[in-house]
Amino acid sequence: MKALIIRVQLLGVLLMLVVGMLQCQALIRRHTFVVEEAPYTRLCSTKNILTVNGQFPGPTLHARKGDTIIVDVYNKGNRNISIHWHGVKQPRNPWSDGPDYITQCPIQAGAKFTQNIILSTEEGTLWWHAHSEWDRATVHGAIILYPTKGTSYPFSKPHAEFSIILGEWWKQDIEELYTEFLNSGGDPVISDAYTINGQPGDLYPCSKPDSFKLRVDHGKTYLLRLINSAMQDILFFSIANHSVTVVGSDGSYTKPFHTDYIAISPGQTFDLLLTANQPLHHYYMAARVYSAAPNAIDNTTTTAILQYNHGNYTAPSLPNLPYFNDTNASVNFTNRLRSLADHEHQLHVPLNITTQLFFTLSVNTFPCQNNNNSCQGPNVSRLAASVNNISFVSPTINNILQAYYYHANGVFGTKFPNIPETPFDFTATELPLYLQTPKSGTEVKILEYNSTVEIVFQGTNLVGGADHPMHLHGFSFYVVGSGLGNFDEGKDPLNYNLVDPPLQNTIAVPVNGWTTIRFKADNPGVWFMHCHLERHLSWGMDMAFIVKNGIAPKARILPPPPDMPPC
Ligand SMILES: *[C@@H]1O[C@H](CO)[C@@H](O)[C@H](O)[C@H]1NC(C)=O
Ligand SMILES: *[C@@H]1O[C@H](CO)[C@@H](O)[C@H](O)[C@H]1NC(C)=O
Ligand SMILES: *[C@@H]1O[C@H](CO)[C@@H](O)[C@H](O)[C@H]1NC(C)=O
Ligand SMILES: *[C@@H]1O[C@H](CO)[C@@H](O)[C@H](O)[C@H]1NC(C)=O
Ligand SMILES: *[C@@H]1O[C@H](CO)[C@@H](O)[C@H](O)[C@H]1NC(C)=O
Ligand SMILES: *[C@@H]1O[C@H](CO)[C@@H](O)[C@H](O)[C@H]1NC(C)=O
Ligand SMILES: *[C@@H]1O[C@H](CO)[C@@H](O)[C@H](O)[C@H]1NC(C)=O
Ligand SMILES: *[C@@H]1O[C@H](CO)[C@@H](O)[C@H](O)[C@H]1NC(C)=O
Ligand SMILES: *[C@@H]1O[C@H](CO)[C@@H](O)[C@H](O)[C@H]1NC(C)=O
Ligand SMILES: *[C@@H]1O[C@H](CO)[C@@H](O)[C@H](O)[C@H]1NC(C)=O
Ligand SMILES: *[C@@H]1O[C@H](CO)[C@@H](O)[C@H](O)[C@H]1NC(C)=O
Ligand SMILES: *[C@@H]1O[C@H](CO)[C@@H](O)[C@H](O)[C@H]1NC(C)=O
Ligand SMILES: [Cu+2]
Repeated sequence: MKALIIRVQLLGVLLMLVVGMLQCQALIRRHTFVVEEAPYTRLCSTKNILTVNGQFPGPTLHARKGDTIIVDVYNKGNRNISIHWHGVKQPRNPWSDGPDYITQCPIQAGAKFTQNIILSTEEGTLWWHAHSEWDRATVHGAIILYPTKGTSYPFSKPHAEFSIILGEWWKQDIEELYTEFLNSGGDPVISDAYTINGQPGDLYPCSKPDSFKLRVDHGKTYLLRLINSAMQDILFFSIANHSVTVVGSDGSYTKPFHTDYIAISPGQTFDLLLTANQPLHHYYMAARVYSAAPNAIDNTTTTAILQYNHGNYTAPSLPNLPYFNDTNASVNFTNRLRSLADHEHQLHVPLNITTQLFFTLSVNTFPCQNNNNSCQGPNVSRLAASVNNISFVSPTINNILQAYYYHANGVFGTKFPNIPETPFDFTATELPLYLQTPKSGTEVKILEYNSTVEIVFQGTNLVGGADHPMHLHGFSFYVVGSGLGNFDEGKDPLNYNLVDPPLQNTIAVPVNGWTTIRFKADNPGVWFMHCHLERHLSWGMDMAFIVKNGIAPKARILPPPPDMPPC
């Protein structure tokens, strides 16, 4: 079976080479993803996990900027699945975006769906992952986007490159974990390990022989493509005795800066240059949680080994990672990001805002609805989350895109509020309990084609403040400002960076703080926006935009592919 897949892949590569020689511009590349269960042993025990092509992490997709990748997704598992291409803007093509019940119904067991991944301006590192229930824990992989032929990196060509995928592992089956989480009404069970390229590393039982090893030659410079695929946690990452230079994030180049550590949200990527300039020893690279709250966190540390060639073994020592609750370290790192913004990579920061939005991000509670009143939220409540006090309810028998495209009623409403209905002191230490219970609904915000949108995200201290890595599908956005406490509309906009703000698809709104983003709504379709901490997503910290068609034919949604999964 594996041999067959490899042969098919080789054939694909040969075909690509031939096509590549005939045509030197954007390529169409074709891949097969077989979603299937496979046994994996970690932390001294073996369990079946959902994988793509039997691999964990899954296969890496390579392309050049502007190519199109076609992926034939075969669901050979026993459950519904969908796949999202995280950070790929998919111009006019929401059909292949992936989130189940938002832009498609899931690919059912035994079914196949051919997804077109239309690349445009993205360059650097992105990733793909399942977007159904909590399957992305094991169903994910890297997308590597090289410069177009005839152009090059805006930095010296690295000697070699490595993907470093940070992940999170439970001994328990993920589907079971998810069901238990929903039933409990409380926080999810914390993970048993973090992982680097699927391996927990030396500090966990039964893991040492399999630690990921990155072998380098002294004097050479390497490109590390760091991806955080963890489910519930922002992570700090660092390499002992080495600093790195950040040169890209979320598929876009940044002004280079040196740093001893990275703070990376689930959903984000960083391109890092590492120069191997230390004695020929072994060094740990390590990652562990950043969390403002001390409770319900996996406090363990995952490691991999940076190993110099031609050296002798030396026991590696750990890097200095910021303390788990060091919000300053997290915020400080994020605030250093700047777009490269050179002649070849020009910015188009919207300056004239036509659609001004203010979205509160809250953790909430509902009364327990279990008959036996067994909910594990505070005061026997059921935990929830919301944007502008609406806890998002996912459709279950249809999806928003299909309902919108075919004018089906009753699937979603169009009354998502532009601003909170009840303003309050969002970040106060004590907040009245009546504010804590949100509404439920499936409301979208309609955007005119080409409107220029600004969103101020305001974290609140309802139930408990937390950082929220907000992710928008269908766009990259400029992060023009951020701060702690309540947003001050008189003062804070004066400090916006409209010159070289970073271009991200995921940004952590700091705990009890705010972040402002801008984008131009020039991609017609239905686009999900949600917190990328999986528990917050499941609790309802989500909403969707519908960007209307423009007038020109090139400003309209493409027709749906013939094999959209049926509902
Ligand atoms: C790494 O840095 C630590 C602290 O600065 C130092 O004590 C140690 O000798 C260094 N290790 C190597 C192998 O250079
Ligand atoms: C996490 O580790 C730190 C330092 O070891 C400790 O102070 C803290 O209490 C731990 N937190 C949890 C939730 O275990
Ligand atoms: C490794 O050890 C050998 C034997 O002790 C020694 O000759 C050699 O110089 C060492 N290499 C390095 C790079 O330290
Ligand atoms: C971080 O947690 C420690 C306890 O582990 C606590 O003493 C300290 O005040 C916390 N720092 C912040 C900034 O919350
Ligand atoms: C965090 O940074 C702020 C200034 O930005 C400073 O006032 C505060 O003391 C710092 N807190 C810690 C725990 O370092
Ligand atoms: C943020 O980091 C930079 C560089 O490491 C440092 O100079 C600055 O003082 C830090 N700022 C805060 C508020 O900690
Ligand atoms: C801003 O946009 C509005 C609506 O499109 C337009 O009427 C106005 O002229 C624009 N202002 C500037 C300064 O471009
Ligand atoms: C309470 O009800 C939930 C589902 O409604 C169930 O999963 C749980 O096992 C029940 N707990 C007890 C103690 O009966
Ligand atoms: C739980 O209930 C008590 C008493 O009514 C209240 O003081 C407390 O704030 C509540 N906590 C939460 C998180 O709702
Ligand atoms: C959210 O809406 C509910 C229902 O209308 C209300 O009781 C609650 O106070 C609202 N909370 C906030 C923060 O606006
Ligand atoms: C949308 O904006 C683009 C770029 O500014 C412009 O070329 C196009 O004419 C606009 N389309 C519409 C329908 O406003
Ligand atoms: C799988 O997806 C189909 C189509 O949307 C749906 O009818 C079915 O209920 C789903 N099954 C499960 C177990 O969620
Ligand atoms: Cu969140």
